[in-house]
Amino acid sequence: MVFGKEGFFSRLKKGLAKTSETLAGKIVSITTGRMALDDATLEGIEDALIAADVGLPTASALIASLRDAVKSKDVATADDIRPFLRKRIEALVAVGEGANHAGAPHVILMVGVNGAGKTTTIGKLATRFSADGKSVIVAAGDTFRAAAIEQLAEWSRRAGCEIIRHQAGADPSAVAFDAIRAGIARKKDIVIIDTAGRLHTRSNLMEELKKVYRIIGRELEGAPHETLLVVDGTTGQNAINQVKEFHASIKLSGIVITKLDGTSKGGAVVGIVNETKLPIRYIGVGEAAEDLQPFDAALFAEALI
Ligand SMILES: Nc1nc2c(ncn2[C@@H]2O[C@H](COP(=O)(O)OP(=O)(O)O)[C@@H](O)[C@H]2O)c(=O)[nH]1
Ligand SMILES: [Mg+2]
Repeated sequence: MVFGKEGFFSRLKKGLAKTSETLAGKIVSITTGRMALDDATLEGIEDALIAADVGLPTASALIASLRDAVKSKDVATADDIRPFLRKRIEALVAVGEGANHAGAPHVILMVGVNGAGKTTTIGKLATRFSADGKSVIVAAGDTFRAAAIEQLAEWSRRAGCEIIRHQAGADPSAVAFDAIRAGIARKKDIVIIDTAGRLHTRSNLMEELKKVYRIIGRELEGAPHETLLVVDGTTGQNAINQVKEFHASIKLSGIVITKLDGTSKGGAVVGIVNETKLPIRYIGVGEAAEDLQPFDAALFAEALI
């Protein structure tokens, strides 16, 4: 397995290809051969941003700053547009501090709707951390379906890490409790806790997640150190509502956006950060463990534009 810098950007670029074809492709065709940076050009660029699912408020803000830059001659020719947008987008998505690594063990709680990619992301992270020489426990907190427990067990076998699991239907808080206790007792570096994305009602789910969160904090002060919402990148702009809904129930520290490889709506990443001010921690740009990448604002903007 290769986790080095080499190949990192090319994987990112390949993963974002559909979005960047939509976005950069349109911008190139609008600006090629254009001398005047008139309203029609700016509107065309706004349409390209919206087509990539950046979202209206964020697209409008980007165009407003582009219009100012044209006025002040910071953007003088059509060729200046893409570098300008790359810098602006980089600045927009670079919110918050870097990932927090505190805690012994460092505890990551993963939440999100069904199918978003929680279990897969945990598997990829466990693989990455284990390859880096860290000792990891994953906790099968999605007890709603037996298949979810098996899926995490398969990842833990492949990653060579420990799993804490109970029977299907068990209390997820009890799984989290055992995982934290085991993590402390066995001096593990990292505990990653999976959760269900679906219960009989959404309010049941939120109550259950709050309880899991509370139990974790009770067993280890300061934990969870990261509470990450996993969102499916193919849902585009709709992800913003998911972020707001979860954030209203439990305090999120960051976001993971998966499946960016399967969509031309990857511009949503920009809108999500701009509208929620929550940092993106990781992005998923493919099925392999190496395709889960720590989010890098500069590289993301470069691959996008
Ligand atoms: N192409 C692609 N597929 C992904 C990515 N992340 C997750 N998936 C797939 O999304 C599906 C649902 O993932 P899962 O982890 O079971 O979602 P959960 O219900 O939130 O735990 C699985 O088929 C994963 O392989 C990604 O970054 N890229
Ligand atoms: Mg799952």
